[in-house]
Amino acid sequence: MEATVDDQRIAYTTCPLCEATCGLELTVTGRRIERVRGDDADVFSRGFICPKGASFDQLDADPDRLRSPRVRLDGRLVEATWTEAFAAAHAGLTHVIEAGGRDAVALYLGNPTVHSLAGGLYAATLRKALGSRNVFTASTLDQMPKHVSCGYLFGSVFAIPVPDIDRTDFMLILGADPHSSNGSLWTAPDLPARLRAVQARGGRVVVVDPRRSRTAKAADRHLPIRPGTDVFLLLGMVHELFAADLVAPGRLVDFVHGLAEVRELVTPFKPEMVAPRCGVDETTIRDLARELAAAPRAAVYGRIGTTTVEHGTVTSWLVDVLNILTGNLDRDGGAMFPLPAHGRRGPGRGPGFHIGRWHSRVRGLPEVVGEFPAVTLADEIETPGEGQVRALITFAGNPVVSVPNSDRLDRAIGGLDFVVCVDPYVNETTRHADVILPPPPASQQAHYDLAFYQFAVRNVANFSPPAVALDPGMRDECDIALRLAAIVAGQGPEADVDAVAETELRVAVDRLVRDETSPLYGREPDAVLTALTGDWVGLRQIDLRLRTGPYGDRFGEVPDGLSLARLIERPHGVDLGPLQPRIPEVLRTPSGRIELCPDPIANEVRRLVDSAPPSESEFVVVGRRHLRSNNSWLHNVPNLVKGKELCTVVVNRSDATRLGLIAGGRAQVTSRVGQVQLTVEVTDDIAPGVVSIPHGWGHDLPGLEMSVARAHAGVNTNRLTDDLRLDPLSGTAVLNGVPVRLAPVPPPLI
Ligand SMILES: Nc1nc2c(c(=O)[nH]1)N[C@H]1C(S)=C(S)[C@@H](COP(=O)(O)OP(=O)(O)OC[C@H]3O[C@@H](n4cnc5c(=O)[nH]c(N)nc54)[C@H](O)[C@@H]3O)O[C@H]1N2
Ligand SMILES: Nc1nc2c(c(=O)[nH]1)N[C@H]1C(S)=C(S)[C@@H](COP(=O)(O)OP(=O)(O)OC[C@H]3O[C@@H](n4cnc5c(=O)[nH]c(N)nc54)[C@H](O)[C@@H]3O)O[C@H]1N2
Ligand code: SF4
Ligand SMILES: [Mo]
Repeated sequence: MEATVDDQRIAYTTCPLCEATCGLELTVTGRRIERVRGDDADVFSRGFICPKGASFDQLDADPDRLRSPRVRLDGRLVEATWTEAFAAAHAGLTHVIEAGGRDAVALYLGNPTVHSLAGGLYAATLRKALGSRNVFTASTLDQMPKHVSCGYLFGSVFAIPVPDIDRTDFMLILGADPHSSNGSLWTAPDLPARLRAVQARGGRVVVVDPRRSRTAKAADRHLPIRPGTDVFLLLGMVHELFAADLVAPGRLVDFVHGLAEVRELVTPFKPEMVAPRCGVDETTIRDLARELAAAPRAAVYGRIGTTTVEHGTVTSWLVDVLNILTGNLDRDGGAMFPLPAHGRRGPGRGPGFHIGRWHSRVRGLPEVVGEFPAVTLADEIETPGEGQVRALITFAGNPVVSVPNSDRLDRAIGGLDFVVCVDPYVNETTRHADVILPPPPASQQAHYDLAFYQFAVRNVANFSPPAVALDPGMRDECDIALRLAAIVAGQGPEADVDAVAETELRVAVDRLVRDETSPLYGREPDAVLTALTGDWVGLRQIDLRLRTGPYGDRFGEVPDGLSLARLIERPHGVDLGPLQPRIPEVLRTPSGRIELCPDPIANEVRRLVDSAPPSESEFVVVGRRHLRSNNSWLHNVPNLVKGKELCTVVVNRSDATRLGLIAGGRAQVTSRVGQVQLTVEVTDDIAPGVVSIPHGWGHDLPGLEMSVARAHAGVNTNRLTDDLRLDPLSGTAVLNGVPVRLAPVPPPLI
């Protein structure tokens, strides 16, 4: 039946595709998204939208998206009912747990886990119910160094300061390209416009990157650097601040422990010592430190190029050391701690942060924030013995594409006894599944951003109910996560999952009524539970957090305060104002101070004293992101893959000439672990000796059911990255600065 005009309505939601949390205005006819626009009235994004958000409708309606579960039968993935699929998951997982114990089942949580309500609310439930030490997430391919450095500095892995971009005068950006990524651990719709505004009000933007990225091109200054060596640049800058007597922590001076120790620690790292190691000359290093110190309000920010490198944690630490030493931490226009509506103000001290409460079986790598490095998943699968991983659950992850030495991991996962994937596609990883449990598309899910409001440059809150009712053939993703949790907890495939979620909510309320610092202290738990609103238990969980949060209504005590009901009345969100200083309340160190010179970090810095300058002979590979792409899973959207080929190797012009590589020709790239061939792009916008390949490609493996992606397959750069390279303190993979050799294909005739 044709939809009538009367069926047409407007719905608002938050885009879940990157960290910017832009508001989308959806025109919905019947069950179909007809049109997507930026929501002009969104309090945060004010109408901004990027090509990914604008393709929300195509992604939602992708014909290759699974609309029913799959179960492996006679080697083939065939359609199944939910009852059959959960029964199969139950049988397979129970068998492995009975034979090998809980550690025999590994869990891999991928990036979209932090973009959905299901992930935010119930991934932790699944993790806890499984009780396996073999937990892996995309964090050790990404931001774990920042969690670890902030854990040591501030006592909490979530106390991550973000640049107060709208009020700063000087932005130093290292290893990030927000013009392509729209920012990460830095939630701000339309970051390019916000960066332009810094310049328009007379401020400056400086970008450190081996590539002249889109952000670098728009900046006032671009400083090319040798990949993996920002640690030396930043050590040199800290040295210069002390040497030139420019250290001025301002208000924070009484809250900082270890200033003298840092001064001592950086003594060997004179600009002339670090310059040959990072490839930035010593005058530039000195000037940059002085410019940072002189700026009225400044912020230093580092991302992927500073975390997924050899010394990611030390580099991430140095970023905040610079913010602290120049008096820019926790003040407007500097690097500030957001206070989300669902967050809590804290007591200002706590137990502090430690790694290594247990170690991985094969490589003996320390646990970090309850997980092991993704680079050691293949070791745990392939190495026989007690505790060997024999089954894998993936939740919103595609480790076969995302993890270094991916050919090896692909083989390892292919050899497992049992694999369950919560995922909408049959892709590189899920083609190995015994059971696939597909979540509904984003339009059918409610959204409140539990993850990214923690990193937002304004305190904002926005809740959107599902734009379209759940397809009768689908299950809500919260339900899938909870049912899987019940299965691994031994409650069987038919457990009452609502009861499980209700119990979790009751536990949360009980904790609050007993906590002297909570606004619910001393209240009657049942009265609180009855007062919560939300038409299912997960939403009542959010209502609880909003109402007891810093802007909450405290169940009537604060008449204009926030609640879920209030957010539902405001489909464009609520603006809670600019960021406010949070020290000391945000700190969780035992001392109640910032621990500027933590021992584990200081020990790593001392090891750098004797490091030799890198040899000039090799090439190193770095990544890059494209505006129209998102990790491994948006290449099946026609709008996003049309046009120029994106998965190319970018080579400096002089290198290309020397090696006989021609633009549009093919190059063979070889590393310790693998070899790939791809199209060459020649440019002056990358430092000599550095080549760049984006990640997330290589969609030509057998068994994939992604027809558009297959036609734009590209190659997987993680066939080159090395699973033996990692940042020792965080276990994070080295994805940038991996040595490779380069040759034309076919080789020139001699
Ligand atoms: N060489 C190199 N490798 C990298 C990087 C790099 O820069 N260079 N970047 C790294 C980074 S930062 C990251 S975050 C990782 C990402 O690593 P992963 O998280 O492993 O990979 P993604 O490509 O994000 O895969 C997301 C998966 O979730 C599925 N999915 C999408 N939406 C949903 C949903 O709503 N629910 C569920 N259940 N599933 C969903 C998709 O189909 C896909 O299978 O890659 C890392 N790998
Ligand atoms: N369009 C789009 N947006 C995305 C994503 C996407 O895939 N596509 N992914 C999302 C995810 S999961 C994340 S984590 C964020 C990442 O957000 P960003 O960190 O901004 O991501 P990139 O664009 O990869 O920028 C990293 C930059 O570091 C540079 N670089 C590499 N090595 C070094 C080095 O050693 N030193 C320095 N100084 N620079 C180096 C690279 O050349 C590159 O320009 O983006 C998110 N947003
Ligand atoms: S910038 Fe990110 S959040 Fe905004 S529309 Fe694009 S993908 Fe969505
Ligand atoms: Mo990421």
